[in-house]
Amino acid sequence: MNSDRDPIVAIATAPGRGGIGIVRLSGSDLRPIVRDVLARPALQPRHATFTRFLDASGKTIDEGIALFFPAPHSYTGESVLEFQAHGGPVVLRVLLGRCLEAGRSIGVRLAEPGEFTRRAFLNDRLDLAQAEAVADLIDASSEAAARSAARSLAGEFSRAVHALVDGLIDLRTLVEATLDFPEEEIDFLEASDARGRLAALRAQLDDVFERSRQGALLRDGLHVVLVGSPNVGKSSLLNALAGADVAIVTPVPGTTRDRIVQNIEIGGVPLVVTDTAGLRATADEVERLGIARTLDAVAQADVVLHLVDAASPAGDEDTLRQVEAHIKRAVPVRTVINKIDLTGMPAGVDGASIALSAKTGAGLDALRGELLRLVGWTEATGESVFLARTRHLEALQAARGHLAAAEAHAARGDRQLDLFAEELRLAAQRLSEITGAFSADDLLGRIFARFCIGK
Ligand SMILES: Nc1nc2c(ncn2[C@@H]2O[C@H](COP(=O)(O)OP(=O)(O)OP(=O)(O)O)[C@@H](O)[C@H]2O)c(=O)[nH]1
Ligand SMILES: [Mg+2]
Repeated sequence: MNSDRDPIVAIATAPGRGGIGIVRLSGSDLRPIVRDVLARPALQPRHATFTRFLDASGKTIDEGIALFFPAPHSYTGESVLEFQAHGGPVVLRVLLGRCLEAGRSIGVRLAEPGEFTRRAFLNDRLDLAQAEAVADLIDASSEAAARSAARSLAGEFSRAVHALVDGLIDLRTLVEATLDFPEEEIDFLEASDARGRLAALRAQLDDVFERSRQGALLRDGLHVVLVGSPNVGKSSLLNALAGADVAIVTPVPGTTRDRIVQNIEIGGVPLVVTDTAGLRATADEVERLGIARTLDAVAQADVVLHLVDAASPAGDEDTLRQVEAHIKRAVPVRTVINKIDLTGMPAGVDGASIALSAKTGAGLDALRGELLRLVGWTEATGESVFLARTRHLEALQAARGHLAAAEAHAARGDRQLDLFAEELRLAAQRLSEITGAFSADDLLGRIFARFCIGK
């Protein structure tokens, strides 16, 4: 069983060839490594030292820069060494092997995925939400996501959560002080404006939740599903949005049999667009399976675009009903009137429908704007969202439930101050899980296991 105290080593740069590659070590005492691996072992803290890296017989493996960050002022909070060598896979592997060999006396082992960041968390250099932001920043698939992750890493999300927890604790302290004097309970809620304070905290929590929900879009992408009768131009629209020939387009109805999924980006927001088999009654077994998949995709969608042909709208009511029967949550459905180049209809948004031509591109920008608008995304939102994970949303949602329950107790005036206080406590506890103050070991294991090695 690996211990959180073992000195660890890993190649910290991405696999492959590059100008520079870094081998990183963390541990309480790394002196044997410095002494045996470096030709110039006198390292000044946080200064770049140009040196040769030596093998066991004193021969040069490579030359480069050594950096030493003494505990506790390092990424992990332990002593950290970074060796910057040339970024070749073989050089780095040899240097890594050499560190393991020179560190045998102090028990150096290979780091597990995310172990450097796990130590940063265990040594209070980062809280859990910040540690997750490190992984999110590395994995960010759009600029907006990267900026949001950087803000969470800087502690913006954690501060918003802490402010809520502090507010809840203050209010609870007040309530619990009154619990010792039961005869005063009746007036207590009035006298302390407990309900007003609770309402303010609920508004604050709603704001954090909304900003996190927006941020979740940046992480996971907005799932847009294109549905409609055969031949209305679903695959053509996918290709137009993607700017590439992703799906086969033919005048033959029933061309698309399978789901085709494509990642695109609109204004920094990642979208996952799914093209599906056209909906119609058919005896063809393959097409029937395709249609079943269409309806599955609808069930997972954040937005459904129902395409109709501007020139021949017949039969669209039936497909729409079939689609709506498979929508499980409150998901916006918009009608897209395609092929307006054939009818001369003006392009753009009109109420719940969007008129466009996948062929000429007219109306595509209006569709893009409408998709962002549907999920409440604006550029201003981009600057304030928290790149939240499902785990965070669940905790925020649970906390909202507890505060709603607290409000219900207060509203009944049932003198159940102990229940009121208990809901405040539960809400604060759920919120604290976000930053890791109350996190079980297995949760930590799951979170850090998804990191890359060396991080
Ligand atoms: N004039 C015009 N033709 C279009 C437009 N969009 C698609 N088409 C044509 O309509 C036909 C069907 O297009 P597809 O994109 O394959 O339609 P689909 O909805 O994917 O059809 P299935 O996969 O069979 O369900 C093709 O011949 C396209 O070139 C458009 O905006 N204007
Ligand atoms: Mg198609």
